[in-house]
Amino acid sequence: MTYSNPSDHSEVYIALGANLGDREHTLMTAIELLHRHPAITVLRVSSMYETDPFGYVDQPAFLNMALAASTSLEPEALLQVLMETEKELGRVRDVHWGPRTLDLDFILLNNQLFTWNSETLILPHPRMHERLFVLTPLSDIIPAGPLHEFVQDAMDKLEGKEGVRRWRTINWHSGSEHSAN
Ligand code: PH2
Ligand code: MG
Ligand code: MG
Repeated sequence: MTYSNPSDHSEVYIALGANLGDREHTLMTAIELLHRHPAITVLRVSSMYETDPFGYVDQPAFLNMALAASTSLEPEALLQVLMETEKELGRVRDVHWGPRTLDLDFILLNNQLFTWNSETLILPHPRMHERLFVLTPLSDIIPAGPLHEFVQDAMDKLEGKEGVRRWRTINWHSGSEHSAN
């Protein structure tokens, strides 16, 4: 699949999760660090949700959220920034599906359901529709349209299967777009 984007900016969605240390502080710092990146502007931020661990269940509860951002980075370059940010905020252990101080997952590109497929990155995230801890925050920030309906449908199918509780709402200062200078 080739990547074509009429403007030089993409709108991307990122799912955030944390279940070790000061979860709330780590998530908010991650959002600030991403926003401070010269090629990334965080546009919208979901509520924070406390969620029961999914998959590997013998670990602490997560805080999960999602954000929408505008970026001039190519998808693979954004993925690198996400991994560097995870590292910067102290992610050390990497047990598959295990506890982590910060997880940043790139889940959607340009409000589209089928957009990217490379060796290192598949978008949309292939398991997002199975995870209420991804879908619930996403539904807070996704505009009305086919993708919102897809997210809502997937949520309806999963209703009651995972514990997801609203933890707090976030007021994001969306007015602070980066200027060119
Ligand atoms: N992340 C996982 C595995 N399980 N469970 C919840 N509730 N939230 C997560 O973010 C999460 C998980 C692997 O990335
Ligand atoms: Mg993850
Ligand atoms: Mg991850």
